[in-house]
Amino acid sequence: MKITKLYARQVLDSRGNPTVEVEAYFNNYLGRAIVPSGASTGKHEAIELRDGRKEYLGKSVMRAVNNVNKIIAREIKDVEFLNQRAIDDLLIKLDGTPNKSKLGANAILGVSMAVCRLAASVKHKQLYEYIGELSGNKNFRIPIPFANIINGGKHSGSSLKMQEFMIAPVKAKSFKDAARMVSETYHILKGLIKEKYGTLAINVGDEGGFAPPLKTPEEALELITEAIKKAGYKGKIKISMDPAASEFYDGNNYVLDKSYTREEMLNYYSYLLKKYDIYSIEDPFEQDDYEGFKRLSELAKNKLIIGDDLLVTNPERINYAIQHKLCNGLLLKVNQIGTVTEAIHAAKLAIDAKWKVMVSHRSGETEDTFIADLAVGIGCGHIKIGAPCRSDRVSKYNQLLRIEENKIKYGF
Ligand code: 2PG
Ligand code: MG
Repeated sequence: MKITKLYARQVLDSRGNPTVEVEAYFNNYLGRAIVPSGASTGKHEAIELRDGRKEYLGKSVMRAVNNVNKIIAREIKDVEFLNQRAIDDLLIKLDGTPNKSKLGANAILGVSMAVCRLAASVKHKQLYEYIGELSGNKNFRIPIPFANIINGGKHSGSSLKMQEFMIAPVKAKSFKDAARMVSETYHILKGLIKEKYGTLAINVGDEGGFAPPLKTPEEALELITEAIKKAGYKGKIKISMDPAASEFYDGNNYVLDKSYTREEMLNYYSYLLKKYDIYSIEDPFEQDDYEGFKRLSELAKNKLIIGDDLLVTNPERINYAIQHKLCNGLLLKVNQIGTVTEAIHAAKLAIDAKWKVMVSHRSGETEDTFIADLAVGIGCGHIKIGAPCRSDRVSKYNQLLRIEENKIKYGF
């Protein structure tokens, strides 16, 4: 079966920036997908093509759109679209660069996801079922949501340097329960912030979490601990952090309230891990600080240490990290690598190494819920989807609520 029409257009993401939407048709069947975009991007990620012209302050994506409509659309018509690998191999070959900089990872990923959806629909399967088939997984799971309820770093205008403070309802009985627990805790936190910092402090950041004028990570962790307790979920909801340390690394030191060496950061994290009920830390050190990751992984053996900028969903970097024991968790972002097939391959490498995998949104999202199905399809048990606030985040919660009605188990 061959695609009868492939078409891309420029639409907007949750920050009001342009992004690529792709439609793949087989007769009357349609698969549509929109590409997300990061703010704290890792330097080893696949390249998102932007035009750099006057329109949209340099951010328009018409080059990527035209690459789909003029180059990919012509070539894809010869390839069996029920073979996702063949489609993705074609995209990789047409691009021909190691970081997808010629056609743009945004052009390539839009096509890869749209074709994946089209194939699922032609086969009369749910997207997560088809992704399960592609990844050889039959053990579908509704993932535990990691909800970013205090936003800092590049996702907010506050002085909080660390980027994300999340809650994870690890002891919920179902996703329905999980969504309620997250929502209740979020609203209780809103009340606490209002009391302590005033009404202006309840404005939200890029991922729907609050962005109060906090200075230190402890202030954020205290507020969240109190909110969990007040909501009645002590021990049932755990805390998770993404410092996104590449963003406060100055080339020598980590600059928070003062400058920290790697050694001092290690001590600081050990102290936080002892004091608060923390389940995981993502990117505790900058993307090339292998030593920092390795030492923290040794020190905090029972914690989940996740690589995001460190790994960029790239099989080569994941293999290196497995070999050198740099961490024990992969943050899986489809647009860091650029195709569905490569993302599934990255997940498999991590799962085979007995790591945990957390599928993740980007700070610039859309109404597209592809990642919800991806997490269920590969059965990884973890998903990072922001606060239960703003439709770009809530759409993922709602898709998981729908999928759960098909009697799929919740949890790790
Ligand atoms: C991260 C992501 C998502 P961004 O660092 O994990 O929360 O942020 O999409 O800005 O890279
Ligand atoms: Mg991150």
